[in-house]
Amino acid sequence: MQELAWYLTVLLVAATAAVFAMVRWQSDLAADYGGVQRSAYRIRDRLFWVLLGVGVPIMALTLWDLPYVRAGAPAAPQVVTATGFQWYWDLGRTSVVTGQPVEFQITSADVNHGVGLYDADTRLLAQAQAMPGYVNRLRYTFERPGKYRLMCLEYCGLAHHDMISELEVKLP
Ligand SMILES: [Cu+2]
Repeated sequence: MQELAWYLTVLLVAATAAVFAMVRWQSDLAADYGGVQRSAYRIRDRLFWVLLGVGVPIMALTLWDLPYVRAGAPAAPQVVTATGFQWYWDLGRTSVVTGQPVEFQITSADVNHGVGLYDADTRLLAQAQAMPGYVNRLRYTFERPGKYRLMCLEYCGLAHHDMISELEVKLP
């Protein structure tokens, strides 16, 4: 999914750059303003319906993938408390099993931090804020066993880069 988003972003940036280049190239040509305006409004009208027709289904499909806890979600997750300190994570447990939801209960003891959950290839799987005085709940179900890492995603001072903790995911 992240690769698809990356290629789509590159494609859209290239398309936008091409439009800018075309506008720049045509800006030297003398043209009747009324005709240009009518043509631009026609493109804008079509683009609106294209965005609506493409954007709404994409949003409806991808919203189901959000890792945040929904009302009525299956009970009895494996709870991992994660408290951020300058500059380390205090995890309630460092081992969970595959196939059963894990609920990270995330907070901070000092400043704002961010929790990024990464797999062995350092691909970001899920993330949430760690805020003092508030517990954010993030649910994720691991499909594969292995070593995963939690890293701070919000710059929180001198040793921010050092806020890395390991989570082991085993077969049940
Ligand atoms: Cu940090």
